[in-house]
Amino acid sequence: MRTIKRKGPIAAVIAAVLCAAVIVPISAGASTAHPAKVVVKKVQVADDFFAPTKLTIKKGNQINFVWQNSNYDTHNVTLRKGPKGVKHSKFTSINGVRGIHFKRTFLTPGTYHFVCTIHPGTMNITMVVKR
Ligand SMILES: [Cu+2]
Repeated sequence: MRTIKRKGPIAAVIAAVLCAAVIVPISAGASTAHPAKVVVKKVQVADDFFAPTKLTIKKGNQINFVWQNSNYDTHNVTLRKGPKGVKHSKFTSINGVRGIHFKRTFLTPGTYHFVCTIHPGTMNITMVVKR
């Protein structure tokens, strides 16, 4: 009987905890229900090419460089040339074969030239960031 008597208060406590746990995320989510929409464009990093190789985006857009699961070769994304003031290291990825997502936001308008330093002959991107 003792255990049955305890169920009431314990259930109430559990219900209260669950309600609090549920209410907090919902109210937190409501305030960010309509965040500024970020445009993300995908660039494939494959054996041995980028796709697309030419693209134009707007200032504030993101590029998500995605290494393909079918890859056997090692690749990187390296900024060779960019607008003045842009740090090349910020737009240069690690070396890898698969499973890498290299996402960057472009805030400086201008022309960017990317290359995979391992396959510079076939892996090039020219990207224009418009104001
Ligand atoms: Cu490569």
